[in-house]
Amino acid sequence: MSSTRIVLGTCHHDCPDSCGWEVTVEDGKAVKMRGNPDHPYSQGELCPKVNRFLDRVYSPDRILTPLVLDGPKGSGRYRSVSWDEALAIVAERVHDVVDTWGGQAIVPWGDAGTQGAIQMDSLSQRFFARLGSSRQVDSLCGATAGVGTASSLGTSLASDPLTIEHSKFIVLWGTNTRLTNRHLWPYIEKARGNGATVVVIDPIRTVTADVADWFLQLRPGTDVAFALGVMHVIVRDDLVDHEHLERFSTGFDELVDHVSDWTPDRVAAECGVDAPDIERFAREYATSGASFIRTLVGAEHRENGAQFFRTVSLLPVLTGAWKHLGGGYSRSVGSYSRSSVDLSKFSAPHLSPVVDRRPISMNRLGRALLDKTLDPPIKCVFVFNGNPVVTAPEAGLLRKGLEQPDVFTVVSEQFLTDTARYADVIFPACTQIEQDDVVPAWGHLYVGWNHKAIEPRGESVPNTELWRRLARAMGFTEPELFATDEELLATCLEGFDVDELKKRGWMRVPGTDDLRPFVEGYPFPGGRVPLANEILEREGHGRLPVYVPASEGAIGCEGRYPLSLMSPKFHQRFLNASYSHLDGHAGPEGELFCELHPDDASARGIHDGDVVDVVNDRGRLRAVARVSDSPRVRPGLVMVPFGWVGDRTRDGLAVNDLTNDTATDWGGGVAFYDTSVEVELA
Ligand SMILES: Nc1nc2c(c(=O)[nH]1)N[C@H]1C(S)=C(S)[C@@H](COP(=O)(O)OP(=O)(O)OC[C@H]3O[C@@H](n4cnc5c(=O)[nH]c(N)nc54)[C@H](O)[C@@H]3O)O[C@H]1N2
Ligand SMILES: Nc1nc2c(c(=O)[nH]1)N[C@H]1C(S)=C(S)[C@@H](COP(=O)(O)OP(=O)(O)OC[C@H]3O[C@@H](n4cnc5c(=O)[nH]c(N)nc54)[C@H](O)[C@@H]3O)O[C@H]1N2
Ligand code: SF4
Ligand SMILES: [Mo]
Repeated sequence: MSSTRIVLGTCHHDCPDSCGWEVTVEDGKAVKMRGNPDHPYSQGELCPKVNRFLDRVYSPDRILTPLVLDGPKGSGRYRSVSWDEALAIVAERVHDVVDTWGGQAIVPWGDAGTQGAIQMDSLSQRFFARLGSSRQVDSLCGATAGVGTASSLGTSLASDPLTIEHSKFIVLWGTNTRLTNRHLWPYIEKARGNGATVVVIDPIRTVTADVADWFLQLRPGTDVAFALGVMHVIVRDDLVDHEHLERFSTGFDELVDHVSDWTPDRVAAECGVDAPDIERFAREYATSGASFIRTLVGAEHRENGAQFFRTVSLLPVLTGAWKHLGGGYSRSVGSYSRSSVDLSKFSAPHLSPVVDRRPISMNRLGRALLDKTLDPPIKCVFVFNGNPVVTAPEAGLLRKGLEQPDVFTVVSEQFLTDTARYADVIFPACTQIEQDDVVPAWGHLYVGWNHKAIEPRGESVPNTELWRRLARAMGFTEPELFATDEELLATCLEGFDVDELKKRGWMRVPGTDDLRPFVEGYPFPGGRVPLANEILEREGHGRLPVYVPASEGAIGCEGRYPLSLMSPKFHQRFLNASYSHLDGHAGPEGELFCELHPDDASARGIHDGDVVDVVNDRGRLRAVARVSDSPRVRPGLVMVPFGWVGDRTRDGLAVNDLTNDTATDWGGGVAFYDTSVEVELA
């Protein structure tokens, strides 16, 4: 007799939407997957990436057993071995490294391949602490935006993005909502139906800009100048909310002085927009009451990334927009979720044999691997939940670093990614429908439960099980290293009726019903936000917001490479580097392209469809030129979309072979988008 079950789950991807889903399972096989119609935010819809998730789960390319390298590094030649054999190889080599070089010669590199609380980074923290390995620091995503915001507002908490439906003036600033945050779009349309104006500010004419009421195409990286110009007009025309400022801020007079030279004409020249547009934007923004600034991470990937968030988040302080439902500013609401799903419960620093584990930047692992002065040098890397060869900047350095024969690399993966190809040993990882977890969202306030729907395929295991097995193989005995998934889930959840959460599949974070965070003041002494900020001044980031043009990437800088390269997310069917290797995803998205402005193309004799090389000191990437009469880029700017992997590009490289790994001003991010290049006919 056949059995059919419907199992509720939650999307694990690094995506603000954290959609609820339901999987239909027949005789142990998942046969259908669709959005959970009862999920209050995603309301039954998934997306063009995850609609085909079962193709991914059942792909013939899944890694289903442990693999050991059987050829030169990078060759992709592996032989399948038993778990015992693979664990023994890894344990022996890791013991060797620890005995010869010490634990700090080992580095973990984990990202947000799954954002589930326990599968992202729970037992891994304990395992690496126990090893006394180096400590992974910095971030490819979100930290600079979060820290930049918190450094001006005192917290990264902000408005509930869903209240955008009550807004009258919506600014989508450095975010491509229709592509990257698609389930928010209906809320924006609802506001628009009630008379809201939707403005997009982006150097690229995105699919979101295509349908906005107003598109401001700034020169890349000049937004701080734009915001200073907006402040200038707001102050000059006395459009500030005096009552809010008097009660809840200090330093207004200094700010008035500071913005006095940021006239619309000066800003227009810097940002490449018209002065009357700056005037109009400032006026409409300040007089619409419920004005809502929505941003995500686009503008953080720059040398002045944190300054952007520091500056823009002050605009609603000037106008008092925080007071209005549908007003304010929102980047991530992850900190609310984390008050109920407490990830800090997983750390166990007492397990570490060393007190101060050495920090290694995840943004610059390649540099660290090649650094001859590092003591001890890095001899072993563990990669999980990520694909840094495609997703971290200056990939050429990472490729070189991982190619070194004396660097032992272990990767946990579902597929033979560009990074896994450098592994000595690969462990097979489960997909989300093969494991239990709870997902704290950062784009809305519903925590999602994820029930395992099917048994793990082949010999794949959840990450938690991998760390348990590795700990055992290493001979470790501390009980914290062996906590079960159930125990881990129970450890991190607070304030929920867990049975109800499991039954429904989602639950709102307790205490978040009216999210107008600063109605009663800001988290500073006396509730007053310092517009002139002494801490930032001491740290060298300016007492008042400062516009610092990029050293690379700003158009025309450096001289050697005249074009600025941006590599944003662009494809509906890709999520970072996770889908372009699959036919059903890459096929319909075509091929890696480089879009140029027609003026830049004709100056180089390049026509639409020509094969070109995008070049700088770091690398050379082959792509197809895209040139049209309605260009998505300004003159001087080229776009190569992020997300294509080596299997699918003409030369096996990806756009991060070209990008800049300079750190952001603060916050530990990286300036991917400040990269300069030349484009040549191939
Ligand atoms: N389809 C799809 N959806 C995704 C992803 C995906 O790969 N594909 N990835 C997911 C992840 S990990 C994340 S973090 C989110 C990110 O979501 P977003 O932050 O919305 O996406 P990004 O493409 O990083 O950047 C958004 C926009 O910022 C613009 N931008 C870059 N620099 C500047 C600047 O200096 N000023 C201004 N004003 N704009 C600038 C870019 O041109 C881009 O259009 O998306 C998630 N959703
Ligand atoms: N040029 C450029 N570079 C960028 C960006 C950009 O816009 N432009 N965006 C940046 C951003 S915002 C981000 S978030 C990063 C993303 O960088 P990454 O996190 O490295 O990219 P993903 O494709 O999300 O990687 C997820 C990998 O984790 C694996 N995975 C998924 N679930 C599991 C699991 O349960 N266990 C294990 N072991 N593995 C799993 C998947 O198979 C996949 O290969 O890229 C950054 N890099
Ligand atoms: S990737 Fe994002 S939009 Fe797609 S199903 Fe997952 S959470 Fe939803
Ligand atoms: Mo991200």
